Amino acid sequence: MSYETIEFEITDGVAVLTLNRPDSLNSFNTQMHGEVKDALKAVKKSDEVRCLLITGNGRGFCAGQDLSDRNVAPGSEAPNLGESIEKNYNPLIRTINGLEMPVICAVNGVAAGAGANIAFACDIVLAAKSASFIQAFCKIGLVPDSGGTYTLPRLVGSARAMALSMLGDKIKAEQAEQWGMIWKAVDDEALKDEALAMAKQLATQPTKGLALIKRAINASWNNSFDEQLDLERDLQTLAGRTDDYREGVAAFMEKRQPNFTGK
Ligand code: T3D
Repeated sequence: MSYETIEFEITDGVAVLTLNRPDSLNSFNTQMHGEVKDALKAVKKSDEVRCLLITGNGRGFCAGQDLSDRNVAPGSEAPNLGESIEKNYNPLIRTINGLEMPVICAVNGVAAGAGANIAFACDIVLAAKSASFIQAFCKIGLVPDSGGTYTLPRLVGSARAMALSMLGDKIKAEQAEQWGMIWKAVDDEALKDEALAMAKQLATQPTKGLALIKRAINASWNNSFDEQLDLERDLQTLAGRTDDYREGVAAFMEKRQPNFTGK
């Protein structure tokens, strides 16, 4: 499939998915949802990809839903937003969450509405210092979606999540880092190189082990302490059976660098 609204390439074990509708700050229309879905399917199926990097072209990362596709003029039939969420946004967030590899988000500019929450669904978020995050939904009478009402209170606490969601304030990248919303704010010029270097490094690491870490930390939000201890036991059992665990221990004992295959 050739793409118009995204760019997608796989190099050195890293899949880079770049949202590419810069004139509308990479907001999602139906075509972009379809293309992103297709690219993520390729990532999931690939034996080669061991890390996914998501970013955007232009001065925005993503402004959420393309509002020019929503006809809410008086007298016209209301769009069924639940259907749109069910068909597009929820599967996207579930796919990112369930991908058995690290997913990095390099937020190159403003991330608003679903755009912000797509970033927060990723495993490691880097943002350009000029980037910002806005729960823009309240400004148009909507509720944060794409996992925002789940992720945000867990990242920043209920007080901040509630105020951010009700006020729709713009949070700059450095503030987002201080609040623990993201991993790191970096200089604008350094963002893409730093994100790519991180992705390439992660793509050489024990992919199955990293996927199990992701599973454990995500599951912890819903588990009791005892359930989490049991889960750690079960996941460690799986990790202990991977080739990369053998290689990691062998390399340590032989005082050499490990050569992880992701298996
Ligand atoms: O509908 C469903 O399926 C349900 C799911 C909903 C998920 C959602 O994401 S709902 C929330 C939708 N997003 C928003 O409400 C954000 C709307 N955008 C903004 O508030 C502002 O654009 C920003 C705060 C993000 C950035 O502001 P600023 O001043 O830096 O840029 P701008 O001038 O507003 O935008 C630049 C251009 O992008 C502009 O087009 P123009 O005038 O140059 O031709 C603007 O219209 C366009 N743009 C920005 N966001 C969207 C958009 N066009 C369509 N849809 C957008 N979401």
